[in-house]
Amino acid sequence: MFEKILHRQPRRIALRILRACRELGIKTVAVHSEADTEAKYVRLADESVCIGPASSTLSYLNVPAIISAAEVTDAEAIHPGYGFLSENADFAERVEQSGFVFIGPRPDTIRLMGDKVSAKDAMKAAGVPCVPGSDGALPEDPKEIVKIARAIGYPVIIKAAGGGGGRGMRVVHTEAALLNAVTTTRAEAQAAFGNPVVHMEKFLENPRHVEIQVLADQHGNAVYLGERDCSMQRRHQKVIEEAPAPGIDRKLIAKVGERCAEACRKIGYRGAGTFEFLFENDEFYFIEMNTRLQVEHPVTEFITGVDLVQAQVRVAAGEKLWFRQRDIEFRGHAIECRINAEDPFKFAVARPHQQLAHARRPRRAGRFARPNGYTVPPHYDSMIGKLITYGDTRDQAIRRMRIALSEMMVEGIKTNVPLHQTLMLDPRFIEGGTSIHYLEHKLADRNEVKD
Ligand code: MV4
Repeated sequence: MFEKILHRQPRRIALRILRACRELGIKTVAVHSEADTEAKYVRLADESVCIGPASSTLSYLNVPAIISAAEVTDAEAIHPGYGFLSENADFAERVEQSGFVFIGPRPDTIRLMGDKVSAKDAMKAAGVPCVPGSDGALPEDPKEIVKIARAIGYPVIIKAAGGGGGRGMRVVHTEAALLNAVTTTRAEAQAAFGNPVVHMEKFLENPRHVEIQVLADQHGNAVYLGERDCSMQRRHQKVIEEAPAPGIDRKLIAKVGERCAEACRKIGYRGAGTFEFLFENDEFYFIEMNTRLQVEHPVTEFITGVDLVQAQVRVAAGEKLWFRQRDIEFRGHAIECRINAEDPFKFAVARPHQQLAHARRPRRAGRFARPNGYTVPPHYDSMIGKLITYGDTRDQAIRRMRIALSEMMVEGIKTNVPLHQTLMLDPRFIEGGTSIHYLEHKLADRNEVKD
C-alpha cells in the first residue's frame, strides 16, 4: 500500500479523499491555490503545498506544479479528484511518466473512452448492448450517409466523437434535413473539440438514463456495483440520482452489469468507472463511459457498502479485488438531491456576491443524510452540497428525504431546496421510472400556469 498520496481536489470532495486515505493509513498531501490556504481540507491534510494563485488555470490545472509538489513531498501516487483533470489522458500520462501512480484508469483507456466513437466501437466489440447506429465514424460520401440513416430509420441523432455529456449532438427527423445537419455538426465539432469526426445513432425519444458502476483491479478481475437512475435532469445537469433504478427487472440489471464487468476484463480496465446507458422499452443501450468517479457515487456506496474512493486507491496500489461478484449484496434504497445555489424553478444561478451566510445540515434525518460543502464556490458551478438519504425501501428513503429537506437550513442565498420538496411529493416521481424529459416538461407546464 502507498505511504503517501497527493490529491488535487479543490474544496468540495477533498475531505472525502482525505478521510479515505486516513482510514487506509496513508498520509495525504493537499495541493491548493492561494485562495484556499485556510480551507478545511488543507488544514486537515498531513502536508500541503501551495501551487499557485486563485485562478484554476494557474493552480489546480497547472500540471508541472502538481507534479513538482508530488516530487518535493515524496508522494507515490496522485489522486486527480473528480474534476476536469480526472479524465485527461495527457495528465495521467505525465503523472506516470514522472514515476507516480495515477489513481484512475490507464492513460490509453481514458483516451479510448474520451473519443465517443471509439468508446462505442470498443464496447460493442466487448459485448455491451449499444444503440443501433453507424458502425464507427460516418463516411464522407453523402450517398453513404443517406443509406446509413435509412437503414437505422428516422429520427436519428448525429454525435461528435469529441462531444459527450450533451455537447456536439443534433437530432434529425427527415432525410431532407440530414446532410445539412451532418455538415453543421462536423463544423461545430471541429471548432469546439478540434475533431470533425461524427457518428450516427437511432434517436431514442423517451428513454431513462441508467448507469452502471464498475470496479476493476490490475489482475483481470472486475465487478459491477449495481446501477443508478439519473433521469431527473435539466439541460444535462443531473438533479436527483437514486439506486436501485425503480421498476427494472433485477435479472436484466445482472445480465447487463455482467456484460459491463466482462468488457472491463477484455479491455484491461483499471479502477472505478461508469457505463452510461439509455433505457427504453425494457432494453439497455450503451452511450458513453466515464472513467472518473462521479458526483452521485455515494448512492452506490449506500446500497453496496463499498467505499469507492478507498477501492480506487487499493486497486491503484495493485491490490486484488477483495470480494467477488456474488459477495456483493444490494440492500435498501438511496436517493441523492443535488443542492444548488440557484432559483428553484427559474434556475437563474445565484450571483457570486450573494454569500452563503449560514447553513446547517438536517439533524434528526442527519443520521441518514450526507450533506457536504457549505461554501459557495466562486466560479460558475452552482452545486453547494448533496443531500443523501437511505432507507430499507424507496418509500422510506423518500420520506426521509422530505424530513431532511425540511430541516435543511441555508441562509443568505437562494437554493433549489423547494424544487426538491416539490419533486419528493410529485406522484410521477413517487411512482418511479420517469424519463429524461420529465423534469423539463413539468417545469414548462408549471411556468405556463404561473405566467
Ligand atoms: C441520446 C439520446 C437519445 N438517443 N442518444 C445526451 C447526453 C449524452 N450523454 C447523450 N445524450 C443523449 N443521447 C440517442 N441515440 C438522448 C440523449 C439525451 C440525454 C441523455 C442522458 C441524460 C439526459 C439527456 C438529455 C437529453 C438528451
